[in-house]
Amino acid sequence: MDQNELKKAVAKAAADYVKSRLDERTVVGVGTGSTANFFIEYLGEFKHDIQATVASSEETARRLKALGIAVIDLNSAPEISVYVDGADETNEHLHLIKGGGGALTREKIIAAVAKEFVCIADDSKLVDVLGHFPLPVEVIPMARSHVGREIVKLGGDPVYREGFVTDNGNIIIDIHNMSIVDPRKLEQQLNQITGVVTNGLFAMRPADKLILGGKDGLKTMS
Ligand code: ABF
Repeated sequence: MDQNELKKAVAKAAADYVKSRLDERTVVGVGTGSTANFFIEYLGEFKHDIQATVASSEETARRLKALGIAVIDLNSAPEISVYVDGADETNEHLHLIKGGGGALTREKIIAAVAKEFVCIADDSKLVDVLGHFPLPVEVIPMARSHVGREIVKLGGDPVYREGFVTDNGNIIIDIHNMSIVDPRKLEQQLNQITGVVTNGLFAMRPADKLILGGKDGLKTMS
């Protein structure tokens, strides 16, 4: 299987999992990115059985609506039963780097609310130590230089994502060349920097379940 087929396989497994746990109150949180896009396609097959979805980006909302899947505002959702999304990197503790697509803040909000967070990825995303993939940080535009200097103090190389504006009207700084040996600590340190909206480490609230696709088939970790 090539990488796309692996993404499709884990998306199908997640859709089957969601389907097996449906009840009349099920609101599904839906992620962003190419793996999540496959999940959206499968969700369309049983759209009449779910109450609604909450989207982690404008792009995801657009895709869901195009398939006739109900999308509601998070503030109107009584709860999110399950949130399904991809990741850029994961370690064996299900700590993640997310936000390569720039949707990290909405993704983190949905993860915070969701009763269960199911991450789906091909096994190229599994690493021993996070940080090979640049860690995205969403920043209020006027704080860009300040946040950059603080990131240097923490040992990272901040790179401004040129020409990119988040769905929330902010900018992204990607942190390069940082070996993240203590993801929970770094997540909190970054959150302490004034001007940071969110960072792409999902360690304080990791995934609950990880469905990984590899050449030997699917593996579920929790
Ligand atoms: C989202 O999609 C992001 O958090 C992450 O950046 C990205 C993963 O993309 P893909 O599924 O295309 O590899 O989940």
